[in-house]
Amino acid sequence: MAAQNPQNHFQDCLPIMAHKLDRDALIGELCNGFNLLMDGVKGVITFDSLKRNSNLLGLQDLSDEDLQCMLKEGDFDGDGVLNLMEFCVLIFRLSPELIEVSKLWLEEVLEQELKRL
Ligand SMILES: [Ca+2]
Repeated sequence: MAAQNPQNHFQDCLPIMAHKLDRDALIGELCNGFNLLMDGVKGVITFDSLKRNSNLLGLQDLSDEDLQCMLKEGDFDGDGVLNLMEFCVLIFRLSPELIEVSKLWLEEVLEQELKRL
Protein backbone atom coordinates (compact mmCIF):
# COMPACT_ATOMS: atom_id res chain seq x y z
CA MET A 1 0.00 0.00 0.00
CA ALA A 2 2.82 2.35 0.87
CA ALA A 3 4.15 2.26 -2.67
CA GLN A 4 1.13 4.07 -4.08
CA ASN A 5 1.20 7.82 -3.86
CA PRO A 6 -2.34 9.09 -4.45
CA GLN A 7 -1.19 12.50 -5.64
CA ASN A 8 1.06 11.21 -8.38
CA HIS A 9 -1.51 8.61 -9.17
CA PHE A 10 -4.04 11.33 -9.86
CA GLN A 11 -1.85 13.16 -12.33
CA ASP A 12 -0.59 10.09 -14.16
CA CYS A 13 -3.98 8.55 -14.51
CA LEU A 14 -5.91 11.39 -16.06
CA PRO A 15 -4.84 10.88 -19.68
CA ILE A 16 -4.92 7.11 -19.39
CA MET A 17 -8.43 7.11 -18.11
CA ALA A 18 -9.47 9.59 -20.72
CA HIS A 19 -8.43 7.10 -23.38
CA LYS A 20 -10.38 4.36 -21.72
CA LEU A 21 -13.41 6.61 -21.55
CA ASP A 22 -13.92 5.45 -18.03
CA ARG A 23 -16.11 8.28 -17.01
CA ASP A 24 -16.92 7.28 -13.47
CA ALA A 25 -13.32 6.60 -12.57
CA LEU A 26 -12.22 9.87 -14.15
CA ILE A 27 -14.83 11.87 -12.32
CA GLY A 28 -13.76 10.10 -9.14
CA GLU A 29 -10.19 11.21 -9.74
CA LEU A 30 -11.32 14.75 -10.45
CA CYS A 31 -13.21 14.76 -7.16
CA ASN A 32 -10.10 13.47 -5.41
CA GLY A 33 -8.09 16.28 -6.93
CA PHE A 34 -10.68 18.80 -5.90
CA ASN A 35 -10.69 17.45 -2.35
CA LEU A 36 -6.90 17.73 -2.23
CA LEU A 37 -6.94 21.36 -3.30
CA MET A 38 -10.00 22.70 -1.57
CA ASP A 39 -10.29 24.64 1.64
CA GLY A 40 -11.58 22.07 4.10
CA VAL A 41 -13.78 24.59 5.89
CA LYS A 42 -15.29 26.38 2.91
CA GLY A 43 -15.56 23.33 0.65
CA VAL A 44 -14.26 25.25 -2.37
CA ILE A 45 -10.85 25.97 -3.88
CA THR A 46 -9.61 29.39 -2.80
CA PHE A 47 -6.35 31.07 -3.76
CA ASP A 48 -4.93 30.18 -0.35
CA SER A 49 -5.98 26.55 -0.47
CA LEU A 50 -4.68 26.27 -4.03
CA LYS A 51 -1.35 27.76 -3.04
CA ARG A 52 -1.09 25.62 0.07
CA ASN A 53 -1.84 22.38 -1.74
CA SER A 54 -0.52 23.05 -5.23
CA ASN A 55 2.55 20.87 -4.64
CA LEU A 56 0.22 17.89 -4.17
CA LEU A 57 -0.68 18.06 -7.84
CA GLY A 58 2.82 18.95 -9.04
CA LEU A 59 1.93 22.63 -9.43
CA GLN A 60 4.52 23.94 -6.98
CA ASP A 61 6.44 25.72 -9.74
CA LEU A 62 3.53 27.99 -10.55
CA SER A 63 3.86 31.57 -9.36
CA ASP A 64 1.18 33.40 -7.39
CA GLU A 65 0.21 35.06 -10.63
CA ASP A 66 -0.19 31.72 -12.40
CA LEU A 67 -2.36 30.44 -9.60
CA GLN A 68 -4.47 33.61 -9.72
CA CYS A 69 -4.86 33.11 -13.46
CA MET A 70 -5.98 29.52 -12.95
CA LEU A 71 -8.56 30.63 -10.44
CA LYS A 72 -9.76 33.45 -12.65
CA GLU A 73 -9.95 31.25 -15.71
CA GLY A 74 -12.02 28.63 -13.96
CA ASP A 75 -14.26 30.98 -12.00
CA PHE A 76 -17.43 31.24 -14.05
CA ASP A 77 -19.77 32.71 -11.49
CA GLY A 78 -17.24 35.34 -10.39
CA ASP A 79 -17.22 34.58 -6.67
CA GLY A 80 -13.42 34.31 -6.70
CA VAL A 81 -13.29 30.63 -5.75
CA LEU A 82 -13.68 27.34 -7.60
CA ASN A 83 -16.44 24.89 -6.80
CA LEU A 84 -16.28 21.27 -7.94
CA MET A 85 -17.98 21.94 -11.26
CA GLU A 86 -15.72 24.88 -12.07
CA PHE A 87 -12.68 22.82 -11.12
CA CYS A 88 -13.70 19.95 -13.40
CA VAL A 89 -14.32 22.28 -16.32
CA LEU A 90 -10.96 23.95 -15.74
CA ILE A 91 -9.14 20.60 -15.70
CA PHE A 92 -10.83 19.66 -18.95
CA ARG A 93 -9.74 22.92 -20.50
CA LEU A 94 -6.16 22.53 -19.28
CA SER A 95 -5.89 18.98 -20.57
CA PRO A 96 -6.51 18.75 -24.33
CA GLU A 97 -6.97 14.98 -24.26
CA LEU A 98 -9.83 15.39 -21.87
CA ILE A 99 -11.60 17.87 -24.09
CA GLU A 100 -12.28 15.17 -26.67
CA VAL A 101 -13.62 12.92 -23.96
CA SER A 102 -15.82 15.58 -22.49
CA LYS A 103 -17.28 16.24 -25.94
CA LEU A 104 -18.22 12.58 -26.15
CA TRP A 105 -19.78 12.74 -22.72
CA LEU A 106 -21.70 15.81 -23.68
CA GLU A 107 -23.04 14.07 -26.78
CA GLU A 108 -23.98 11.09 -24.68
CA VAL A 109 -25.81 13.25 -22.17
CA LEU A 110 -27.57 15.18 -24.92
CA GLU A 111 -28.60 11.95 -26.59
CA GLN A 112 -30.08 10.67 -23.38
CA GLU A 113 -31.87 13.94 -22.83
CA LEU A 114 -33.33 13.84 -26.33
CA LYS A 115 -34.54 10.30 -25.83
CA ARG A 116 -36.38 11.36 -22.74
CA LEU A 117 -38.27 14.10 -24.52
CA1 LIG B 1 -16.74 30.35 -8.67
